[in-house]
Amino acid sequence: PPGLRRPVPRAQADPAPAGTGQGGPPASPAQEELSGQDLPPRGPDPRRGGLPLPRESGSEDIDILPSGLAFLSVGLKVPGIQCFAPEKPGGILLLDLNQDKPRALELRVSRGFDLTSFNPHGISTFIDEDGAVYLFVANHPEFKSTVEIFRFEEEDNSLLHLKTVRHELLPSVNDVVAVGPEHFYATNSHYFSDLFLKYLEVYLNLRWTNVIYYSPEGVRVVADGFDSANGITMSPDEKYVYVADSFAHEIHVMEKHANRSLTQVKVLHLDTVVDNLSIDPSTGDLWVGCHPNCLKLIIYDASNPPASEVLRIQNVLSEAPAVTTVYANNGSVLQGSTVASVYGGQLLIGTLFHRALQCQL
Ligand SMILES: [Ca+2]
Ligand SMILES: [Ca+2]
Repeated sequence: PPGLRRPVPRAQADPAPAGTGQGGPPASPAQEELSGQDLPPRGPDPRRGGLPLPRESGSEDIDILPSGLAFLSVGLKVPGIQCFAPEKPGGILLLDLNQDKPRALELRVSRGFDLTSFNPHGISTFIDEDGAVYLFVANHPEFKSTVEIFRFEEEDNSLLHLKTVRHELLPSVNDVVAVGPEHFYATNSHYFSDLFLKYLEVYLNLRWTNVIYYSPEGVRVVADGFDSANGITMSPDEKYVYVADSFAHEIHVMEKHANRSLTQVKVLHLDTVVDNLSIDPSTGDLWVGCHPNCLKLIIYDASNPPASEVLRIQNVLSEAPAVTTVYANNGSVLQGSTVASVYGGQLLIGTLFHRALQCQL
């Protein structure tokens, strides 16, 4: 079947040789549109200046509870990627979207957890039958890979650390989706954990990355063959798991079975680098944070920063899903969008190393 095409012109991944800025093929009109400096953002009005986050250190992933409390993972450090606050460890911010002008608050973490090496990446929440809220965090202490499980203590705005998961099947975790108090699916965006081998596997296009199911009873590969498995989320009825394959520009729709195995239903082909996925629980729509010019993330130039792009995919399971570009900006307002999450007519957009943005839909 033909790939999905978005309804508005947009830039391809920047084909110019990295760092030269000259000598590449002339930019198409769509590229000029996204790489110009004076264009207003397309889409809903952002609140001026973005969210009042206490620091400009990215918000790679965002997960919103049904109550409107949003968790943001901030301060991710990735070798070779821009970072405005390299000395500051990462953290988890909390934002109450029911407030008129929500202010982000950094959650305290229980004693004994090493905050100095906290390097949070993808996150996911799970609400137990007794109402307890668990926060799962892909973490990269010393650029290794773990999944941290916390319980959210709302009355004192803190996270109680319960467990660190390390496993040879989790060498390079990008995102997680929780399905139980100690149970989750996780994506590995690389097969290797060594930095040089990570570059090599991307260069060789090995498609060795995968999705892992973890439970205290066992750990196993449930899907593989991805170029670079990245964002992962689940349909509101919990029957389907969605996996973003960044470099393949694909979103895989997987059926989830009672034994937690996954089988592929279909693949949506997009023409942008897809990062994290979120679900609107009221509609089942998929919200996707995207990188329209991924090379600008790797070779950062403040005068020509990476753009941001948010897609909404409606009727994901139907024969004809509808893809809409809800937000696009050339980097003048928001650089390097990784995630978009919605609650009550509000859209929160997070980024790899820049700020977060709140928009009214
Ligand atoms: Ca996530
Ligand atoms: Ca990601």
